[in-house]
Amino acid sequence: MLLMRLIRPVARASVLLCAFAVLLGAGGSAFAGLGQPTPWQMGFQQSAAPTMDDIVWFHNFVLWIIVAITAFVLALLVIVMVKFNARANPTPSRTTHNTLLEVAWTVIPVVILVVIAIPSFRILFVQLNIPQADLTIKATGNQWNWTYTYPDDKVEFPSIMLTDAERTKLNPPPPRLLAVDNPIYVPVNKVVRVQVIGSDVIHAFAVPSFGVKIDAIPGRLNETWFKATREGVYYGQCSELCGKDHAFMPIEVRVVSEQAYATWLADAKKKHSVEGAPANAVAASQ
Ligand SMILES: [Cu+2]
Repeated sequence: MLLMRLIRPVARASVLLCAFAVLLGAGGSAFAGLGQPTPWQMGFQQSAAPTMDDIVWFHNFVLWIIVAITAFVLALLVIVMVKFNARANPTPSRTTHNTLLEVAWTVIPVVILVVIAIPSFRILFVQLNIPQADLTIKATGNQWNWTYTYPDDKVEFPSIMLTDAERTKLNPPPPRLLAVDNPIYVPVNKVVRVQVIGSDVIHAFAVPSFGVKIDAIPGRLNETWFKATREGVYYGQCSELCGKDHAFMPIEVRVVSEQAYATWLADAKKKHSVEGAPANAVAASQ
């Protein structure tokens, strides 16, 4: 059986490559930091939200498929080069059609695509279908900082990156190019709806640990959501090239207990209160 003889080394190579991928994946997640990147990080930042758990799972799932396909194609190429070169195979076969093979190489890729599409669409739906929100935050991208509004609490404040001089005054110094003067605070295990808009050009609001990334477009209110399940400090960045200081408008989210959130909110209401409801605000209860 020529087919069986061809398939066996392919299967062996696939197993080896899969084992390599596992090592790579495991090493990557071991190095990944919570809420911020770490030196030599290979994989995603650690997940702190159910949506990101889904994304990490889907990424690993597709990685297996890619590794298997790549190993298979590589093995086929090597077999063809070794067994069927002009020296090894001076009188080539004149076969042009093999119905079984042709049906297989049409149907199998279709099946693989369907297997990828089903969980992919499910995750897309979870991301875009915003559940009943406990809290709404509006993030407005400006050149080059963010303005955050808590419409239900009539709180609004700008959030600007800390300079190196400002950072080094703090103990311990927060990460470079990520820490800001006024972070967003959210309570842990609550559904946070984020409304995102641009005030001048297109920006993008992205926090890797929450699996959130959505464009901030002038004149269009985009929405996304996250539910942070672990307390901590989470950093993100503007993820759309928006001008010369694109790299200097980070996002800092502090996930805290409900009491700590209430304390922060009371303080924020004193410092950053705005008269009346801010423009475009939509109450979380709606
Ligand atoms: Cu930007």
